Amino acid sequence: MKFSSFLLLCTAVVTSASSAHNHEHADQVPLDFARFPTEPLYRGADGEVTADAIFSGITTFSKLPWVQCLTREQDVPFDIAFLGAPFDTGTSYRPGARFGPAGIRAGSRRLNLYGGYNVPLEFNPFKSGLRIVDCGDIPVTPYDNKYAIKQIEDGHKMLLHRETFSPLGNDSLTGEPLVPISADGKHHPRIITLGGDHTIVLPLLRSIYSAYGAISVIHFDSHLDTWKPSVFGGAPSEQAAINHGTYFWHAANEGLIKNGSSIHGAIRTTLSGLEDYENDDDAGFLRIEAREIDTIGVDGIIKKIRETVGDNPVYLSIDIDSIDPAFAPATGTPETGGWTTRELRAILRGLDGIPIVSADIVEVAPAYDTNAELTTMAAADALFEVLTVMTKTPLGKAKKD
Ligand SMILES: [Mn+2]
Repeated sequence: MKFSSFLLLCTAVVTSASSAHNHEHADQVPLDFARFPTEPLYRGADGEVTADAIFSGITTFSKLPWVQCLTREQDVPFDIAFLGAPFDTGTSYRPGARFGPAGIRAGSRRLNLYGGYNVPLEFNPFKSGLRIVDCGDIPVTPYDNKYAIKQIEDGHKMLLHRETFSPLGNDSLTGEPLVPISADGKHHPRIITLGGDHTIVLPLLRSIYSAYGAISVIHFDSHLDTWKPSVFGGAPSEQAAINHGTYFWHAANEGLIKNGSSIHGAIRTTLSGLEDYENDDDAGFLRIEAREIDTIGVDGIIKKIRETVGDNPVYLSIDIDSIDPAFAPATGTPETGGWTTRELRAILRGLDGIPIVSADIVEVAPAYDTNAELTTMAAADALFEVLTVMTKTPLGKAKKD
């Protein structure tokens, strides 16, 4: 390229960027988010239109802007962040969830092909007025679980305690700022973590506790994950005692879970015996069995969940193995007899109105996926429902006169 045409190209890019910025402001589209993959990004030197495509460019969740939130861009505020936690050395069967964040991002590329409007929820999460970004991954060592678990807690906490871009709640009907629902009286951004095996939820709940105190948990999984370390893994060492089948037991013992207002859905694992359920009761959970989809159905399951959590702030954890392996085979410990992707998505939409303060999806191990990327798409689509519910539900309470 000649130098003069290079200059022309630069001018074109700058002009296009500043007009895009103005447009963004009007529409409240986050950062330089490309609303349609076919939207012209800039005109080349000869005036030809150059468009981005869903299969081109750097892959972030749903093609959202990548912000290096943990390093050089710590001053960029946001309201909702996608954050990877590539940890899988707490898994009991198939390893590989360390590639989950990259896989889920790849599975999410098409979420915005038509603009991102969620038809059943009648809402576009990308035009909610909240700034949504992809913060990349927390650096996690694959050599030392104790250290890695601390890294995950620190990384999550660093983002959770950052100031929000818009005071959350301002998108309420009245437009009045709402009162924060956190324990520390501050507005916090929401974080959607891409796992990682399920062990990561222990450090994530430790971080959540620092802002919200003990939290009500909605947990979709084929397994309980509240097992005592002596039952699950035998606990030959302090470190082995913390794994993807015991993290909730530790969280309950640390007082991180709100007893009696937390619930599992899609449970269908075999047990060491019924005492596992007694132990699960002690950890503070109610249970919805996977097979209840055939008796009380999607609506009955949603009702049970809503009655359990009430109007408490909620942490949502989705193990991809809640979905049947026919639809989501790429996971660490698959169990047949699960929900369809359609059923899980409908149940997630049923959480509309519940203040979900943060969420995760875990146990996606792309190496076991089909070439059609069934599992990573299912994970991304489930998160699309979560994102819509989050952006549609202000995170605060109305001021009392
Ligand atoms: Mn699990």
